[in-house]
Parts: sequence; structure tokens; C-alpha cells
Amino acid sequence: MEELASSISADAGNTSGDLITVGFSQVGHESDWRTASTNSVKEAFSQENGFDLQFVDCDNDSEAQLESVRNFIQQQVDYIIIDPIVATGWDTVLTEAQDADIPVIVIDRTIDDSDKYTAWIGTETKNEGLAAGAWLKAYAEAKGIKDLNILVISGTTGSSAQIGRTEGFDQYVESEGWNKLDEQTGDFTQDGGQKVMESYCKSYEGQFNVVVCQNDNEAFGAVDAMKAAGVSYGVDGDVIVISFDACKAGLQMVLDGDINADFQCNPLQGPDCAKIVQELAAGQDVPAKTYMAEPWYAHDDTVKSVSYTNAAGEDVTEDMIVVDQSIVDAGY
Ligand code: GYE
Repeated sequence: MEELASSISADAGNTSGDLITVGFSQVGHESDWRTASTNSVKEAFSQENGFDLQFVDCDNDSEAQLESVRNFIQQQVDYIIIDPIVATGWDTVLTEAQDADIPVIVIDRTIDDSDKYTAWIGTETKNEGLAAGAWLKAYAEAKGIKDLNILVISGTTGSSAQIGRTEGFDQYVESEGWNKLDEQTGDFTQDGGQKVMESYCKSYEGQFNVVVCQNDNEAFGAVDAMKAAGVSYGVDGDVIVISFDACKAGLQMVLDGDINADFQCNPLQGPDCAKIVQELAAGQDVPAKTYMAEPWYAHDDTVKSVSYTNAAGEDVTEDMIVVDQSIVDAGY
């Protein structure tokens, strides 16, 4: 991809005045994470910073997303930013962008079936799933819990965030012989999380002691459904709750003990993305991949750190940070 970065001309397309025109095809508005991501990109690509940003909210519709990219190509924007709803189905439209000499920057989720983009900024979601599995293993050992009966509320099917978190966590399900009872999508929404959990509470009444929600908004819905069904959860309850994202409201629930552990995925990718576009505009080389830092959070220090072999094959040990009010206050 480094090669691609320099082979695509950086000064293609129109400019409005001296501004760099940028089209941003965003997933939608399904979660707190998404809102933070949108705000981060909008702030970084402000007019004061030298950009004219065209923003499209694709409302989680993959077809609409492809169309938004085609519209950007037609408008001859200078750069296109894509946060891909799903990981596949991209090569044709990215070829069209390349033919039009418009560099594409991918943020957050990955594109897995094409390399026709200049740079990617995001997180390794498989590591998030692996860290969650390593934490659960250590937590269950520390608490003397022998049987883990797990329900998963997954994210949008086919999104790299869903694929990575599932793959990482499932590695532990397999190696530890845990009982994964079910996995259904809540589409990364609170409503979706609540509906899936309502049905789980009926189908698996009294049979589960772990719920893994692939984002915080699903966890908010799942917790409401458990409360309504009279199921106790969190640090003092019967059901361990694991979540991902660690947005402010999620961290508050960790502090309150409703979520046991929350694995952050940092949405504040706007500044790094704007820097890459500025560097491309100046004819410089840019990194093909930029990884955001991702801390892991828990309610207490039962598990002080997690050790696992990450997606790159490295053995890592990472701290579990105990959430306090200042961490919640600083959250996104
Ligand atoms: O976890 C979820 C959002 O792609 C990493 O999308 C992102 C995910 C995030 O809707 O809250």
C-alpha cells in the first residue's frame, strides 16, 4: 500500500478555493462510538483547518454506502474517506476511485477484499476479542467459576468489528472449552441489544452466566432486558457482562458495576486522518496503517493484567485499568 500511496496523484480533482475537498462516507449513527467518530472527523476536517468536508451518513446500508462513494467520484472530490459498513464488496468501486485518481483513506473498519486504498487508520478488533477472552479466563479462575455458559450479542454481521471481536473471543471459547450457547446480532444498537437479550432471557432462562455485547449500546439494551426479566448481572450479580467501545456511558456502567469489563476501541481518528490527507496533499509518503491506542477497563482489580498472543502473533501483557470517576469524565 505504501507504493500505492505514492503512485496516486495527490493533486487530482477540484478544490473549492484553497480548500481540500473531502468526501466522508460514514457507517451511520448507530452508537455512541459512531457519534464520537463523526464529531472527530468533522472537527478535524473543518474549514479553518483547510478542508471542505462532504459528509454522508449511510444509515448502515451498504448499497447506499457504495452509492455515496460513486457520488464523491462524480463530484471529483480531492480525497475520499470511507468507514466501511461491511468488509467485502469493495474492489469495483475502489477501482473506479483509483481510475479517477482520487486517493481513498479507510478509517475504523477494514476492507478485506481490495487493496486499492492509500491508508487505513483504526484498531485491531481481533485483539479486543482476544483481550476479552483472556480477561474472562483469568476472572473466572480468580472467582472459582468453573462452567462458563456464554451468550453473545454480536455487532453488524460482516463488519470487520464484528468479525474481529468474534474471532478473537472464539479463540478462547475453543481453547478453554467454554459453552457458547448462542450468538445473534444486535446490529451495534441499544434496541438491537435489548431485543436479542429479551429473547435470550426466555430461551436460556437460568442457563447462562456470561453475556458478551460487542458494543456498549448493545450492553445498555441487554442490561435493561435482564433487569426486566429479573436476572442479576454485573459485579454483584449472577451474569458477568463484557462489553466493547468504552464510551463515557459505558465506562459509567463499569464504575457502577453493571458492566464487569469494557475493551476500548478508540473512535477519535479524525486528527490522524486529517494529517494523512495533508501529507498526501503535500506529496509526502504516508503510513499504510495507523493503529489507535486502546486501553482495557474493569470495575475492579480482580484481574490486574491480561496476557495473550495478539493478532500479529506477539505475546503481550496489558494492564486492566480500574475505572474511577476521572476516567468516566474524560471519556468520549
Ligand atoms: O464498536 C460500534 C460501532 O466500527 C469499531 O461500530 C466500530 C464499531 C463500534 O457502531 O459501537
